[in-house]
Amino acid sequence: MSLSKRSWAEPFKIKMVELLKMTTPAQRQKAIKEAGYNTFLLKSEDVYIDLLTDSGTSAMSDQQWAGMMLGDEAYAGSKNFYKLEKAVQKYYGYKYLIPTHQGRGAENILSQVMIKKGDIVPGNMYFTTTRLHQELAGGTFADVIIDEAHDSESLHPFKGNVDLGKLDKLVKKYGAKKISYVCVAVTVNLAGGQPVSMQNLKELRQYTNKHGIKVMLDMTRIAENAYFIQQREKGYAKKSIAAIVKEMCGYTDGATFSGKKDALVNIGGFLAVNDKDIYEDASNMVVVYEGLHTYGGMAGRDMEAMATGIEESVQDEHMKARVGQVLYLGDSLLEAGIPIVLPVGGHGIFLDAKRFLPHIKQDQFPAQALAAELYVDSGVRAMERGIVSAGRNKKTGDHYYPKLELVRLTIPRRVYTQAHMDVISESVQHVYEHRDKVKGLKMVYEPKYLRFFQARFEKLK
Ligand code: PM9
Repeated sequence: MSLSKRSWAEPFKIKMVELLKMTTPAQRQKAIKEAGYNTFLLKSEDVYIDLLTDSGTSAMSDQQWAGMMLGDEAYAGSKNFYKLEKAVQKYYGYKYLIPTHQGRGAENILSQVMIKKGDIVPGNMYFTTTRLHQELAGGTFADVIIDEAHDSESLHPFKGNVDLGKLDKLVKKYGAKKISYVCVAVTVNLAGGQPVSMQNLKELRQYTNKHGIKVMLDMTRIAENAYFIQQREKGYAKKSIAAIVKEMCGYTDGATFSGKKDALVNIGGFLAVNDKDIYEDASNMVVVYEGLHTYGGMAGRDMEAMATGIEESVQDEHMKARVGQVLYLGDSLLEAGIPIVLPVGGHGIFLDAKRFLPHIKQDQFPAQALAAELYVDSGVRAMERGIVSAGRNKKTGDHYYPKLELVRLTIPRRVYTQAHMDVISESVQHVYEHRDKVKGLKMVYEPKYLRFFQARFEKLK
């Protein structure tokens, strides 16, 4: 057999297992009804395969667990902080580090430091917590992602790219001084885990340099983005993930990071910047919201695990297996004719609920209904990423009606086997075969902020 056709397997073996409770369809019917048809409100023990999120759900390595015993829990100047700072400088190249309890802690600090009331914050598609912090700081998010990102069937290899024409229009309309910074997510979560190309980052850097605008990355899934650059972009096939990650960061002025994804830890995040003045403002702000600037809401042991996780996340073999597992599930669903977002992204499969359930109108929450149905079928827990996640326009009070109405099957890192992927695929296929029977939902409780987390629904008759 030729080498290219040979099977691959994960570059690790399993040392400990977590036993799961098996449930019946009747038990799951009851559980999802009690949870108001919101998978966030299910009890974890009632879930068989948990694809709610890849956030904080990774399996840590033995090295990371060993590091947990090296926690220096001093209030100030913990040695684990300095180790984390070194890892951030080595792998990402940023000068200054401000740890935070998780990604949104960093988003809050960055938004408060850099956004003035009335500012515009362009970004390559919104992310829920990121946009909310921008709005709470008085800014208005403006979407500058390329149009292809909003089309679930477009095969563009870098659907996360920033449309420089759209950005230029904003700069001409409002003036560069009104732009706080350009927020670039790598990969773009709500577009389906779609990457940004290196070429696009380079061009963005040239454009923003000309206009004196800063570029801040949301580098939550940067290693996955780097993998796609390695696989798809000319000139990068022979470069390591580590080298690509460092080059990407080099075109930006700083970043927010949720360590709960790429960095393979259960909690933690940071803000990293190159500008000393921004660092000083941010390290002053962090003591108000998170903790001293040398721990920022993280225990010493968690900083130690994150430093090791950052190093593990940029290993080529790790990333090949991580994205390879997502692609394996994607291929299986595609073969069965299931409508999913293409190309398959880095952290999960996104079912296209508009094409899956064309008989349910968007304001009857098709993606929310589909996630609930999948749970009842097999105990697989997914997440809505459509109209519920999009929330309401703060000026008009109407729902935002996003073009993408998706259910995300998010794959935790190093947690499930290929056999779990087969079970997931068969369950999605079963729901698809019986899709005509799926009914829409009515929202009966709507919280003010980030409603997708806690909203409750009832089934329409
Ligand atoms: N993402 C996710 O499941 C967890 C919260 S929303 C259910 O995808 C990006 C691109 C994210 C992200 C979290 C955050 C916030 C920022 N940017 O959750 O606060 O995907 O650590 O990070 C989630 P934290």
